[in-house]
Amino acid sequence: MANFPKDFLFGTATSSYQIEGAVNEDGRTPSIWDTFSKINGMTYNGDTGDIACDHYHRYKEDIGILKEIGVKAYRFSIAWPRIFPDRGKFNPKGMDFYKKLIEELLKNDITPVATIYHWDLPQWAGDMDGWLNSECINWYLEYSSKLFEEIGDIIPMWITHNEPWCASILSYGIGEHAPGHKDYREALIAAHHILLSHGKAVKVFRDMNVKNSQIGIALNLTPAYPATETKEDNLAAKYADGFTNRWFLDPIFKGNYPIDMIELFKKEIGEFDFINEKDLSIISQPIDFLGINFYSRSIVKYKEDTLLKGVGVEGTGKKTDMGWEISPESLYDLLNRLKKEYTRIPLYITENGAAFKDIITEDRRIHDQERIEYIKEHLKVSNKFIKEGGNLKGYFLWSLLDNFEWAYGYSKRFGIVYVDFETQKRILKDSAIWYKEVINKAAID
Ligand code: IFM
Repeated sequence: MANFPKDFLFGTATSSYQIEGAVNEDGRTPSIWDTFSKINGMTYNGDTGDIACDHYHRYKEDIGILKEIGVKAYRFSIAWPRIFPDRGKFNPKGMDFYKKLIEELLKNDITPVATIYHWDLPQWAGDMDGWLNSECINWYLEYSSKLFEEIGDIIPMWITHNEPWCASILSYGIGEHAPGHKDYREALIAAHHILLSHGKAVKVFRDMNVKNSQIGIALNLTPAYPATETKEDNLAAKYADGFTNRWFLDPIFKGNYPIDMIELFKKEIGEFDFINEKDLSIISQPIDFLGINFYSRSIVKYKEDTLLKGVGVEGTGKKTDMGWEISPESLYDLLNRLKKEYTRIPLYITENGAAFKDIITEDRRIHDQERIEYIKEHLKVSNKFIKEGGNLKGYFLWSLLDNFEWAYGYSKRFGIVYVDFETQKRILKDSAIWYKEVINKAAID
């Protein structure tokens, strides 16, 4: 039996565009994801978040489910285009939805944890070049300050951004996410502006003296391992690490971008003239906690004629339905590395979970044993890290509900609660029932 500290925060996580639906209600205007998902070929089956889990109307039922599972905290994100449907125009009706959601959570003794930006940039901002435009930082600050003013002190944990790597590199460089651009100069400009907006929002949060609340960021971190022990493969792994992890960790915790990556990227994108001298000291504002979104690892082998001098190779471990190798020991490595190289502030696993092909059996249940194993193994290494003195304070399972998995539409199910998208009926999977036990005992067998 592995016991967790009594105050360990067991939670679940979701995001606005992936679950809310109600895209035209109460003054909300489109986000870049509404636009992108409607372009032919951008999402599996042409799926969109128009209805998703209809959580906007069913939030009370969903909080009832959270209560039944017994989670202590619920991480959700706020849809920017509900709060500012147009430039400079605050929408109190959009704000009301989150006030009601928070009130319901608090009534049920569930700690609300809010992410300010989980990728649903208002289309009006997208029309003015989105994160490529440095003005976007000011729009984001206007939005964040309004949130702090309206609900700052009733949210004990604020997360400025979810996975800046995805919002910049995957969106402006690789083109898989909205707005679907394929330009690495753009990707790095977007990444810089997002990081800068993070630092500035932290500063605003401190200046506004928001009470009883903390602020941090959630990074998607993927440890990179060399395919063999050759010097070349080690170099490729170092660059893969720089690309996904160090490019975000270093500015936040060390106040600089990694030199080796600057040199490498320069050949592709030219000068880094979009970085100003003072920017790094703003980005590296002290934060209260670091959120880690962890799913898998990467294995890389050297390849000369590529941007990162390497390509991914498949690991030998079992894979989830996303094709991601299951590698809990890499989470353990990652936690220790963060402790050793970056920070001693509290860490939270703000996302961890797995998609599997869930099938409803005749007894109207979903026996998702593979998901249970996945979560259990990741909780085990988290527990080991804590026992060895690591400052890990909580774990948010991704996700509460099956939902809109971005470019994969509804084809991938990450929920511990099954959603029948035809009827919107929710069914607790075995993993939800198992998680309830874990939370109740604050332990895993
Ligand atoms: O669904 C996403 C989430 O929005 C961000 N982190 C990864 C999850 C699974 O791909």
